[in-house]
Parts: sequence; C-alpha cells; structure tokens
Amino acid sequence: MQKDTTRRSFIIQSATLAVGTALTGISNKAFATENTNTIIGYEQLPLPYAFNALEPAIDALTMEIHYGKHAAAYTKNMAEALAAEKVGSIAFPNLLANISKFSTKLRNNAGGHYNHELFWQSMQAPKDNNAPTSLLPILNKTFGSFDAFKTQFSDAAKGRFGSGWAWLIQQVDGTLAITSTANQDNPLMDIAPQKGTPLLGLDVWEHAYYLKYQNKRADYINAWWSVVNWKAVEARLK
Ligand code: MN3
Repeated sequence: MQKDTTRRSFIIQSATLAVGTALTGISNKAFATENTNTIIGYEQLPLPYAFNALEPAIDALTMEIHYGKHAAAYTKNMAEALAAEKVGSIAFPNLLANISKFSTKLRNNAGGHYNHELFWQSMQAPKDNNAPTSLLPILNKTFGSFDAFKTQFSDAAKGRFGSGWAWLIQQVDGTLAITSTANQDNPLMDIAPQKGTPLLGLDVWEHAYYLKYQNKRADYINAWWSVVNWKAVEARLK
C-alpha cells in the first residue's frame, strides 16, 4: 500500500513536470488515473471499488442503483445540456463558477455529476476508528476537536431539509467550513450561499440510503463515517 502510494506520487510528479502547466488536459488525465485526488472531468469514472465494498455502512444494491442509475443519469443529462447549450471546452470548476448563466437542467445535472464523482472517490471499505491524519490538526483548530467536527457536519447533513448535500469546504482564504446545499447544488457554484472548494461531501438524498435505512437518515450518517477515505479528502486540501 505504502509502496503503491509512493509509486503513484512519483508518477504524478513526473507527469506534472513533464507536461508543465500549459497542457492541463494531459496533466488532468495523469491525475485521473494515478491519484486519489482525481480531477473531476465530464465522464463518469469507474467506481474505485466493488458495489459491496462499503458494507455494512452502505449496501451493495444501493451502490449499484445509485452509481449505475442515478449518477449515470446525471452524467448523461449533463452531456445533453452541454451540447444543447454549446458549452465549449471549459474546466469543470469554471463551469460551476458560472452556472447561473446556464439552464436549470445543466445546473442540476452538472452538479449531480460532479457531486457524485467526488462522493465515490471520498469513500473506501469501512475502518474502525476511521480518522484523518494530516487534516486532523486543522479540524481540531477549526472545530475544536475531530468529534466536534463530526457532530457539526452530521448536524448539517441531518438538518438539510429534503434532498441535498453536506460539505466540508476550503474557503478562498484557506480556512475550512461546514455548509450544505439543496438538490444537486455545490459550493463551487456562483449561486451557492457559502462558497468554497469541496473537500468532502455527503449525499443525503433518500436514494443514497433509503433501501437500508428508510427514514433513519441519522443512522446512515453515523455509519458513513466508517467509510470516509480521509487520504482522498486530505489530497484535496490546498
Ligand atoms: Mn445521489
């Protein structure tokens, strides 16, 4: 595992040095295949684990339907809207930062696509006492303690009325904050009330948990902490 991580880091550094900053498309491609901090593009990437890998926190059937039907539909509908609205080659964060200039269809589906790609990459097989390492002192400083952070984030997720997401974001001044958005909106969007770069997102649409948890959203949120991939979250920190 350690060896593999080192190898990946080496490949990323080599690729980045080789292509420089001008050829961002090539650079992004290297990241997309070699780094947990995958730069999100316009295609649905393969799920980085099996449908049953997150059990018992998230059941296999939920993952199969969520990834294969719900998320796939966002990607497909986003592609239709991108074509219809003649959106040219634009990096995803720039699209989201200008989303108010486009249709509701694009807002909903580009948000849906981005949010789910981030979500899949932010999870891994369950771990006992799952916790961050390099991010831990920052969470302690910002929220008081790791437990206090989890409580505040969970409260944001529980308190989101209807469908939406809870987020840990990095704001433009570098500080961290917890926020939530409705529907498939995202803190990168210009319409978001609280803006920042998502480090971690939790899907609290009923399609994310209803088969196993029914109305018990709080139980889903509690179980979800065991599958957070903190390495992926930490790699997003600037
Ligand atoms: Mn979802």
